[in-house]
Amino acid sequence: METENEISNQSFSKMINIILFGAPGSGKGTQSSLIEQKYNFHHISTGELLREEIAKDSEVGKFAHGFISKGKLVPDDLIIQLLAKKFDELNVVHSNGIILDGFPRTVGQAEALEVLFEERGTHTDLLLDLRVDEEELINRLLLRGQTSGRNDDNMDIIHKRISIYNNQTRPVVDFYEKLGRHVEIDGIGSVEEIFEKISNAIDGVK
Ligand code: B4P
Repeated sequence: METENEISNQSFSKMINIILFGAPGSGKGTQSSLIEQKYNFHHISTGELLREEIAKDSEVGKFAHGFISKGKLVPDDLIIQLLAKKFDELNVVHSNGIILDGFPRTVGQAEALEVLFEERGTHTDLLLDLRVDEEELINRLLLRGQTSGRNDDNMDIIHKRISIYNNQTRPVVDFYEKLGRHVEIDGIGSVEEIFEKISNAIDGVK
């Protein structure tokens, strides 16, 4: 049987790139951390990248804060530039793969992502679509809001974020479905149960 250490040090013959997709509060951040540990992929969360810029009070952070605090998506150009910079910093071409958490959130971002990947001789292998009903999303985010210190985890903004997800982000699924790279995952259940389903899907593309 593999020990935990052996699992985290495994390397693959090719780079594997996974998009962890889902509504706000669907568990993208939670599951991405587990995937990162098990498969030794780089975990890139665009939400985290933006919150780091806000914490630094950089020009990008000040600009992004105006959108995030209202529950809006930041403009595509800005987020694509941040991601390209991160790819280069991490030298991703020499890694096992990437787990993208919270990106792409528009079809324009999906198209730009595939160009970034193509320039690096790779592509998205799988979009894992975490499905959670709206009532559960709201409960989770309100609960998170009690400790997260995030000013976008309140009822008004949560409704706004879910509506933007349904209108602007959900079409990304069609983009990857047409490429035959979309897998739906039931996101209700324990964190461990959901992670097992995700692991099975990733093991299927190795
Ligand atoms: P994100 O940081 O991506 O945040 P999120 O979608 O709200 O949360 P996530 O799905 O990761 O939930 P988590 O695991 O924490 O985005 C924040 C903002 O940044 C966006 O609204 C947008 O403004 C901006 N942004 C980010 N990327 C962008 C992009 N590409 N383009 C434009 N703008 C962008 O889980 C939530 C809670 O549920 C946690 O408290 C967790 O403990 C709990 N939970 C998880 N799994 C559970 C389970 N199985 N059962 C019960 N509870 C569970």
